[in-house]
Amino acid sequence: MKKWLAWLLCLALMLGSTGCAAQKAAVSASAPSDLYVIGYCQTGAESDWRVANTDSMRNVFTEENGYELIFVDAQQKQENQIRAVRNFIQQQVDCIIISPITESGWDEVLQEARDAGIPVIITDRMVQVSEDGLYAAYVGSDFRAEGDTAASWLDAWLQSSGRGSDTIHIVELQGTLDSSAQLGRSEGLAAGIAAHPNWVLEAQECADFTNAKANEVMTQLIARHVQMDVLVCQNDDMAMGAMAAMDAAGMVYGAAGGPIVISFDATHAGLEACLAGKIQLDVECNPLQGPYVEKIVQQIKNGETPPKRTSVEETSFEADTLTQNAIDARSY
Ligand code: GZL
Repeated sequence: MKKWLAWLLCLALMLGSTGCAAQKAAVSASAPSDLYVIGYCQTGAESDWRVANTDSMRNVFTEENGYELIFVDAQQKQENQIRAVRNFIQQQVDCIIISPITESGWDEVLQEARDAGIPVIITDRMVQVSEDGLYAAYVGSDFRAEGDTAASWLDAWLQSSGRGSDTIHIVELQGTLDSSAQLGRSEGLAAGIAAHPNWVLEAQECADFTNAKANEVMTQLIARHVQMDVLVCQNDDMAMGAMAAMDAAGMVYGAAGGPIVISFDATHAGLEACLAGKIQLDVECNPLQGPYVEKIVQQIKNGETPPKRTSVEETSFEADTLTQNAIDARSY
């Protein structure tokens, strides 16, 4: 929080002011009156995808575009997110944007925001709440569709490899549990496994979307000699960490033979690994949500009702068809 804003807020509180009116006066007197104040709470900086997502939001909510952005990095803790939202309410921001770390636990603080008359936009991951009137709009991905894309591709790839009837041993490295990305991608894989009796889920471990945790988990799985024909990593950072563990163990994987890797996000690092034949399929998850969210903020500012859900456009990339030009043409 800016020092002058904190000072003004403390002054208002010290004067024993009660009720929102005094606080609202304090904040609006402090921020330049023509700027629209956004309180934005991000999950953290756990992955390349997250950095690109944050950049996309910072690039649109600028002073030149008429905004004052109050940004909070929650360090992967929901309690930090809830505390940040309460601070935004106390500061009487004009709009709150949240990328929720997990889906549950949001009803109470979203009710507080609604009571304070502050619209809330949910971005990236979704919230599970008692009524969807607790938030104004959602912008993000269809994570179940991403999981289905991976399962459908695996079925076609096995069929084309003459392995459609083989027993296929699958290992899944999951992202943060109860996050929409983890839930949807796992649901898609689970549906694929349910439809293929010859697909066997040998291990399902959480590595929190981070390279380091995936390296640690994969090292343990290798030490346990877990059978693996397919490694499904729910983001590129975990895929990179897992592949480093397989490299350290002298394992052959990908186009060279052995297990294949399926990943999600399609970050630059992930696609370079795909081009090298280390990752066979990388399912895109589009982090460039800033422009979509800013359009919704404009609608809210103009008194219009924004669409409840806006899905971002996404595709997927295969090692067999990916080119360096396609990678170089991307912005993240
Ligand atoms: C997906 C996003 C996930 C990414 C990870 O929208 O929530 O969180 O797949 C990121 O890279 O950490």
